[in-house]
Amino acid sequence: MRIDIITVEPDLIKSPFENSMMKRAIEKGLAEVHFHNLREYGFGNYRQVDDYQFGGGAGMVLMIEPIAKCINKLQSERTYDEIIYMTPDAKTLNQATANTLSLQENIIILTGHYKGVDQRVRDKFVTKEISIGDYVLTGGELAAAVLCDAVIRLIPGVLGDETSALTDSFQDNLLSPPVYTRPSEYEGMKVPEVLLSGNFPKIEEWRSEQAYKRTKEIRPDLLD
Ligand code: 6GU
Repeated sequence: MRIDIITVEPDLIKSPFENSMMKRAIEKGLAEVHFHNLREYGFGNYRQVDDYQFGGGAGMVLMIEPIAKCINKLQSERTYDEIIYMTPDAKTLNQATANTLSLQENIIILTGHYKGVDQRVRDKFVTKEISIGDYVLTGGELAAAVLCDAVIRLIPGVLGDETSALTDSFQDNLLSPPVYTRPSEYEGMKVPEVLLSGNFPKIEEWRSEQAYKRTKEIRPDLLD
C-alpha cells in the first residue's frame, strides 16, 4: 500500500512513521509513505498557500491551486483509490473504515490547517472525509497519523500472530475483555480462576461474556 500525505506541517507528522509498528511495516515493504510539503506548490517568494476567507471572519483558508497542483502531479504518476481529507466536520473513523482502507493500493491523505481548505477542493478532489473524534485539533496532521496507524497495522504481514488484529477491541464491535499476567495473586487480588484452568472452551466463553459486559457498560451504542 502506498500513502501520499499532503500537509503544511510535514515535520509534525513524520515521527510516528519513524518508530514502532509503522516503521517496521515500511521497512518490510508492506507500506510506503510519502510526504508532500504543500508550501512547495505555493505562490511567490513566500510560497503562499492560504488566504483570508471570502465573506470575512477569523482564520485562513488553504487555497485550491497549490493543492490542485500537488494532487494533479501525483495523479499523473499513478491512480489513486481514495483522496481523503482529514477534518473534524466529517464522519468519525471506525474499525470498518480502517479495514476497508487497508485493502487499497494507493491513497492520498490531505490534512487541513487554519480554517481548513477551500470548499472547492472537497467538491472537486476529495472522495472521502474523515474525523477522528468529536474534539478539535489544531491541524489534521496528528489525525492523519492516527488514521495511518489504524490502517497500516491491518495490512497482512504487518502484525505477528501474537498481536493479531483479529482479537482487537472493535473488530466485532465489542470492547476487549480484561487481561492478566503474572503474578496470579497481587496483594490479595486474584486472577479469575477460569483463566488458570486450562479449559480453553470455558476461557473463550468467559472472554466473550466479559467483552459483552464491558461493552454494555461503557459503550452501549456499539451494541445497537
Ligand atoms: Cl481530522 N482534524 C482536526 N483538525 N481536528 C480533528 C480531527 C481532524 N478529528 C477530530 N478532531
